[in-house]
Formats: sequence, C-alpha cells, structure tokens
Amino acid sequence: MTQDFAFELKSKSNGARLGEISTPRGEIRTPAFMPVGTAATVKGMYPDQVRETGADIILGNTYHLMLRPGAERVAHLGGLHKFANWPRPILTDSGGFQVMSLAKLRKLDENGVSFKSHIDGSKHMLTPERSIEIQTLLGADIQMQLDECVALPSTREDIQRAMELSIRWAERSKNAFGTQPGRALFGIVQGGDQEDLRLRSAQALTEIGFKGYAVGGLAVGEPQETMFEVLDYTTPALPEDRPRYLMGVGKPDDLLGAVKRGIDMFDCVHPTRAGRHGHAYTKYGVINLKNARHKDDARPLDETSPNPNCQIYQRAYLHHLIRANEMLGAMILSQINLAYYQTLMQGMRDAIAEDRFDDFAAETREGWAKGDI
Ligand code: PRF
Repeated sequence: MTQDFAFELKSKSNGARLGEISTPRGEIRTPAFMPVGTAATVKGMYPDQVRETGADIILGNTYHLMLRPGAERVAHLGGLHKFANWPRPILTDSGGFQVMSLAKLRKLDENGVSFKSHIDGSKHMLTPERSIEIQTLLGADIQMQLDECVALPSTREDIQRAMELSIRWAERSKNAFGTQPGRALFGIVQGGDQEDLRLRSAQALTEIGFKGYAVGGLAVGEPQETMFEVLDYTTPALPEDRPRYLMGVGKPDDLLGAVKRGIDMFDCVHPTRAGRHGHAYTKYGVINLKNARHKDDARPLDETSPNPNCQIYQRAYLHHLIRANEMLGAMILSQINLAYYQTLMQGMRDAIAEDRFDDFAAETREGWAKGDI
C-alpha cells in the first residue's frame, strides 16, 4: 500500500469548499454524499448501481455488523469490501449513536456502552477500543471514534458531560487506532447547541489530532436554523486542511446550507428510506407517488432528467408498485433518489470550481419551489 490517506482543498466559493480525498481504494470528490449501507448493503441497490449514481464511498455500521454477521466473520471472509462487493472506500460509524437509538437496556459509563441486541437480545459491550478493533476488522478506510450524542433539546449539563466524555473517548480511540497506512480515523465534535462547548470540543480534538473531523450531535431534533447556527461557529474552529463530515445529514436543502458553511462530507438514510416510502426527489421537488393523483398519470417522473429511470416508467406504474408494496418500486425510487443526490453534489462541486456556489444554491431552490407540475 503505497498511497496514504490525503485531503487536498482545491478551491473555495465563499464558505463552500471543493476538494478531494485520496485513499488506496480510490478518490472521494468533495463535497461528497455517502449512501448508507448499514448491513453491508445499500438497501435495494446493486453495488454497481450505487457506483453508477456517482458515489465514491459508502457508509457501513459497526453496531449492525458486529451483531450480524459479526466483525470477526467478515474479517475471515476477506473484509467488508470483498463481502459487499464494493472495492471503493468505506467509512464506518463507531456504533454509539446506533446503540442509543436501536439497542435495548443500554448502560453507558466511562469505559463504554453495554447493551442488548435489538435482533436477539444478546449482551454486548462497545468501548472506544473495541469499536476501533471492529472497524479495523471490517477493513474500513475511514473509521470514527466512539462518541456520545445527546438529542436536542437537552440540558447544558447533559450536553457538556457527553461532550467531555467524547473527548476522552477520542483520545482512547486514537491510541487504539495506532497507525494504519492508507486509512484514517476521524474525531467527532459534540457540544449540542452550546457555542462555547462546541469550540472546546473542536479545540480539544484538534489538539489530539485527526485526519478528519466530524460534526456530530446535529439533526437530532433541532430546527434547521439551529443546525446552521451551530455550523456557523463550529466549522471555522476546525483545521482548514482536513475534511469535515456532518453526520446523519440530510435532505437536499440541508446539504446546500451545510456545504455553504464549509462541510465536505455527508451520509443519510433519507434518500433510500424516502424511496422505499414512495417519495421521489426531482429538480421540481419531492413527488409523493403514493398519492392517488398519480394513478392514471402516463407521464414519466422527469423527462428532462438524464436518468433512464426518470424517463422510462410512468408515474401510474410507480404509484402501482408502491401501493402494491412491490420491491421493484422501492428499488427504482432508491436509485432515482440516490442519483438525484449525487447529481446535486456534482452540481455543487462544479459551481464551487466556477465560484458560483450561491447562484447554484439559489437556482436549485427555485426549481424545488416550482413544485411538481
Ligand atoms: N455520532 C455518531 N454517529 C452519528 C451521529 C453522531 O452524533 C449523528 C448525529 N446526527 C448521526 N450519526 N457517531
């Protein structure tokens, strides 16, 4: 493995950044959207199709994969890239966030978090060290520190306690990670909606030193305006020359606003989950194909789109597939939404290169406001 993990900042358009992450498994063009492949699959999509939408990297989850099929098993079978037939970069989340939202009987202390599996009730423990061990067994190119994320609103005391614990876990995660050529460990900024706590978190993580920095603890119940305010003071506190990842975000409008505030990477289940529920993202906004108004509509979703799935299928057919709970409906709409997201990211990258990001964002929002015809 000759090539190490590196980030190059190529240009800026006001706050928005164009860059490229190099890894031995390939380049990641930023701003990047990472489709979520929780259980070693982007739900409803073949890996080649995910790539064809324009994805450079996908996300996997420590929590799900440690429970099923098990990290040691994946390692024995040749690692997650081979297992999932995705040869390009993979980022894995550390597990704490998913434990808190999915597991039963959770108990968190200084050492880590113990919990019962949501699948079979079996008992498990995640510490910063075990999380890194799992992510390393999986073979993740970008690994995340174990952190604690609190929902908003929370008391300042809770936010501060979780933020300080996350700093101590960041230190332990870094020691456990050691040096892994070609791979990177990212720290995660916490601190809720408290400016001084966010700044302390960003500074402490910067002192420990990571190859990239995530902003966690957002999109956890607060309005978009609050999320943008937090980004307004958090991203300037992070090193310019490292990628910044906003975890678990978001809808297309969130992506435009966060890129403007200096974010480089995103992941979210939204495009695939919305697709499974019959929602299609287009340049005219979201079309809800469950709606009865589509049942006799012979038109395709968007004949101006270069995506064949937007041109071939009649709205009435997609309506039927979703109403009948046919898996092809979920598959087509997942593809359409991921392709829409990746086209949006490419549009942002082109706009930053030409220093017209704000115009691009305004034009894109105008298109959504037109609504479906
Ligand atoms: N921490 C981790 N994963 C996450 C989050 C976090 O704060 C979020 C918050 N939106 C999503 N995924 N480790």
